[in-house]
Amino acid sequence: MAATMTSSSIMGTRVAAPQRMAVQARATVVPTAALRQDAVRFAKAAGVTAASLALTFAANAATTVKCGADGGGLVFEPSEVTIKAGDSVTWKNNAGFPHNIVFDEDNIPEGTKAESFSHEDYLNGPGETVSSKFTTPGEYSYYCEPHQGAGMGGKITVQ
Ligand SMILES: [Cu+2]
Repeated sequence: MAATMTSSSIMGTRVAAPQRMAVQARATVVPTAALRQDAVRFAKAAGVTAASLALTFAANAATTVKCGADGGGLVFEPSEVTIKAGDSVTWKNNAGFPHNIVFDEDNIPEGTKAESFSHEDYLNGPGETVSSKFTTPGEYSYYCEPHQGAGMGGKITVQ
């Protein structure tokens, strides 16, 4: 604002051409510097957002388990995942369904309840997802009931 006013008042006094050019140049520099400050501020804000987005994606990628391998194999993929207490695991129906997710009291930390993690209803639709949240550290083993005989099981380590 100040720069524009100074520039106009000097222009109004009919300054020589070289001086006018100098004024114009200065007037250009001032907003540019201001813009650069804005850009830095914006980049900082954007940087934070991008970083948290990246974290979110990484967390999601690490805790999504496919039910059935891409090639049709009767497995959870990955069959073992490690998460932090308070994180969730999402199972995504992928191939060879129906599948389900069954935890047994014997294979989860003491004091936790198998039914709060299990999803016994069969996943029949492609891409169908179910999620469970784990707040107690320890090891949790689970299996798929229809394919238990084929060894379709998985393990979650909660840190
Ligand atoms: Cu299965």
